[in-house]
Amino acid sequence: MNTHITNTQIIRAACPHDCPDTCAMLVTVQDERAIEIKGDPEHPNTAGVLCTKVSRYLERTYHPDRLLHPMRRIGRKGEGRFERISWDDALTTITERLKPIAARDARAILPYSYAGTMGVVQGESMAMRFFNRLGASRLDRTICSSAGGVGYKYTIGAKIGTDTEQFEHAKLILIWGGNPIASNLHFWMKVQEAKRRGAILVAIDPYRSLTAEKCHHHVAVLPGTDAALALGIMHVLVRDGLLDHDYIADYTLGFDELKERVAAWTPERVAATCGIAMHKVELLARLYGTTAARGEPVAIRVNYGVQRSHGGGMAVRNIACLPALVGAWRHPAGGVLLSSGDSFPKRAAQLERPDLAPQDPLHPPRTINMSTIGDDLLRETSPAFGPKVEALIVYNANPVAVAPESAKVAQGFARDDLFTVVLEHFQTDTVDYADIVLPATTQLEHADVHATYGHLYIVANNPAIAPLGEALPNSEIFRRLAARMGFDDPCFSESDDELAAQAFDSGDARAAHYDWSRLKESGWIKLQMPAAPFAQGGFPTPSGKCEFYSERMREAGLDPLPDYIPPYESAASAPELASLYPLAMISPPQRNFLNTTFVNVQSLRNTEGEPHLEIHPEDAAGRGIVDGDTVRVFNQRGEMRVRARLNDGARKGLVVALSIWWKKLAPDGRNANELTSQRLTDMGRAPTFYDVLVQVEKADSSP
Ligand SMILES: Nc1nc2c(c(=O)[nH]1)N[C@H]1C(S)=C(S)[C@@H](COP(=O)(O)OP(=O)(O)OC[C@H]3O[C@@H](n4cnc5c(=O)[nH]c(N)nc54)[C@H](O)[C@@H]3O)O[C@H]1N2
Ligand SMILES: Nc1nc2c(c(=O)[nH]1)N[C@H]1C(S)=C(S)[C@@H](COP(=O)(O)OP(=O)(O)OC[C@H]3O[C@@H](n4cnc5c(=O)[nH]c(N)nc54)[C@H](O)[C@@H]3O)O[C@H]1N2
Ligand SMILES: [Mo]
Repeated sequence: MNTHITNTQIIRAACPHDCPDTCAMLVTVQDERAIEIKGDPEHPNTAGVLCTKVSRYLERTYHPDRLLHPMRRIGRKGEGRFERISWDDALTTITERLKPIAARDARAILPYSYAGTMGVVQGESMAMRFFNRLGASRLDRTICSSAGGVGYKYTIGAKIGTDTEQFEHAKLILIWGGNPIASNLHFWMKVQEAKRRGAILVAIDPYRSLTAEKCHHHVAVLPGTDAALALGIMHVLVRDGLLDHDYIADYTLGFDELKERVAAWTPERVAATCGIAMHKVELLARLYGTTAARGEPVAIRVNYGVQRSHGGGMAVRNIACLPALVGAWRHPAGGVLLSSGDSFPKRAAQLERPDLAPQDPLHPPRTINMSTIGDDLLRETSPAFGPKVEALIVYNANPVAVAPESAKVAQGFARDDLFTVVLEHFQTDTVDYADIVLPATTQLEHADVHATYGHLYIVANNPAIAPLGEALPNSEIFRRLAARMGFDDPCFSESDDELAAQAFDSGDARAAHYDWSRLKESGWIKLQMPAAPFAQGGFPTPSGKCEFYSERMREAGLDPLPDYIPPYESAASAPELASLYPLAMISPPQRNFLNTTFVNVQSLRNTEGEPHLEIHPEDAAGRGIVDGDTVRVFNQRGEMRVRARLNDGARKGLVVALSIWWKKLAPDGRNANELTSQRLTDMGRAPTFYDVLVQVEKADSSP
């Protein structure tokens, strides 16, 4: 600290973004202005490092385009023309529109939110109290992680896995469907440490990502075929006797049935299904089995890439079976990590108060899936669907840019009879369709407390500066809306501090030390968890074992054993479609954006340049495309025009459109979600962003 400047303060904060790393941050404030932001050097996961994006958080916070006042739409929907109004006017307009809808059937009102901030307070606490009390439709929050989450839980029981901090001790690390250099940087730092200590790294990814480039081996499977690769690994482990028989006998269920199932998944069949050489299947399985057999820790980091196809749930379920077969869970540094989310004893019911919902037999609760918002905004009232959506309140999300099959989403948002309110920092693609826009505070301007899905720390966020302009925290906006609606339950008067204080269950041994007033001072606290969570079984499944056979899956109408569910759209599974649209397209995150957050930060957009499509030189040559050409990417759902980049990072037959661009900041006003579909995964009702066929042609002119 700079001691000769007396009015300088260091504030403990948390990175709010939808990322597994949830960094502990230190914000320097001078004369009421934040002047520096850095990673907390003492936090074991953050280790003093922030990613490039969040290093620019001050540029984002003080951005000249910040929304600073409530606004009312004056142009057409989508046009983005607004005029300033007062808070009083905004709240009156909103409640006057909501009251008559609620009097008829409150289910015609829909909240739409995701993880723009992952904070407990500014996420689903006061907001959900409001929507529960109102009796609004419920939102099925599936857009990111529910396919893998459900698949993992069938096998393991809960989203609990290997502690990130242990990975540096692993001797073999499989990075399966993830690109941690871009999307989980602090985990990658642990992997680098493991590598220095002699670990072998394998990336399983159709695309030679920044991460795959730096691993010892890269297995470039066809998108959506990971479940088959996992079956092939299991086949070889059984065939070659690379198994931990004691662990299997004591802590797993259904090994005999599994053995029978995987017998059919020979390396030959797997190689053909995954589009890889047979020796790669053997290599991967032998590496995994023999390293474990030597008593060395083998760890898998399974991420989101594998979940975004039809069989995404099954893929994660199959991968989650592997550690138990070789006894990898015996080591703190062995096992698998999908998400650490269920390690946190979060008091969701206390925060969200589902008990406030009116019990009306005429209007039973109705749930709408956020991943099919395109179709659902266009539905009329019907017995099956329930009431047409008449009002939409969006916060912490940018659906017009991120939801699949964008043309339909935009059509729904453009409905003249839909009343839309958006709480935002910036005038995003979604804001352009709002009737009323409400300015929200950023992480530097409000208090919050954070769990995470990548490590085991609870992290506190103290406000560093006063709200800019007339911005208010989400929590305060919903408090005021509740008051205007006449909701007088005392829970609507609770402060942000009171919300944060009840966020975690200190009666649970894992969070026994949780005390908000102390955490605010200290910044972060680690959960009390055993170093090797399943060393002696204790899986939170119905049987208490790792379930190779899942009775719950059978009851849900799924195959109770590991299986392979092909993509909806691939050359093998949909040959007719593939004759029109022969290339598979994936649209994973661009390193310097966070979903669509930061796309409007100029310094980061300068780094990423313009929207582009990576295409293999052979696929390009057949189409007369050269590097730098503008190409038209299209399928039955839509199209976009982007710049072609020729390289062999994308395997032949695959194109890669790094995402997620703001539509209005792309030269043609479109992004990759014009091409994605609203079909859902086998489990968890999640989107299939990476299960898409397209055709590419040279465009006549620039976009
Ligand atoms: N910089 C940055 N960080 C982020 C985000 C961001 O937008 N930018 N987003 C955050 C969010 S919300 C999430 S959910 C995570 C996502 O981050 P990750 O878990 O890393 O997942 P994805 O980025 O979806 O995909 C990662 C890799 O999976 C590959 N992949 C695509 N399809 C398949 C497949 O079928 N099989 C296999 N094996 N691999 C496949 C892609 O090529 C990509 O390299 O990152 C978070 N962190
Ligand atoms: N094609 C394609 N589409 C995808 C994906 C992909 O890989 N490819 N990834 C999918 C995934 S994994 C995810 S998680 C979703 C992400 O989709 P979203 O959750 O919609 O994420 P963002 O696009 O980052 O939008 C979050 C918005 O919240 C706002 N925000 C942040 N903090 C606050 C706050 O405190 N208050 C308010 N009111 N607003 C705030 C930000 O300004 C930002 O505009 O996108 C999905 N869509
Ligand atoms: Mo996500």
